[in-house]
Amino acid sequence: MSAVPISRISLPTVFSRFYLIVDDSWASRCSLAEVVQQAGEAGVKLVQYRNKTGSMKQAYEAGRVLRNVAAERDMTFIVNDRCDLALALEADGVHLGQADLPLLLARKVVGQKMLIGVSTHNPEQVRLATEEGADYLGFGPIFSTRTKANHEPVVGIEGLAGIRDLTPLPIIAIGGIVPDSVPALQAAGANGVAVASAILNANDRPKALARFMSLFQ
Ligand code: TZP
Ligand code: MG
Repeated sequence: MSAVPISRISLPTVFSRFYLIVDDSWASRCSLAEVVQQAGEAGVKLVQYRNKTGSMKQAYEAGRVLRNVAAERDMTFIVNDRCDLALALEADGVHLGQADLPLLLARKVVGQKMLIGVSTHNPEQVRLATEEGADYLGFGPIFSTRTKANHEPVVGIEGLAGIRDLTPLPIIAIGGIVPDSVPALQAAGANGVAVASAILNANDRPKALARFMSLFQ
């Protein structure tokens, strides 16, 4: 198994997509391996593994299963928060929040080849992450979401439109996104959308995946 090499030239394409976030603490009713497998079957090419509660060993062992499923389906595999876990899992990228290792230090840890995404919530964070060399930005929460307790203030679609011209980087909108929100988010400048609950809690997950994917053809 090896990390999927990604040319920086193709980055906007890679991130103009549906981006699935999986976290066991959000999905007690289903197996994440099954979710990632279904996502791969639906054509999803970007998946983020998030584990904020397990020990490093638990996070590695659970992550290795998901990493293998993603590699089999040619999905770009990104690890949330932890550079060491991303390296151990031979991930394609690491996603940093504002409370994680600062971008320039994370770059030292993971090297030049690994993708680095940064969660941003306001114009200043967008400018800084762009200057410091992020590969893509998460921006949100666009809408209120019950998935993340104590989330940052909602930015709305207007907030997204307001930062679009501050960065040439791909922007992934996040927070409370359902399929019906996607056209307006794309019109406001989002390249992709990151989604958790609309997939993890879907009664018919393949149908929910197909609906999102139909918006990214
Ligand atoms: N940060 C803001 S919202 C969110 C994160 C990690 C999770 C998105 O989940 P959902 O269920 O798609 O709102
Ligand atoms: Mg984080």
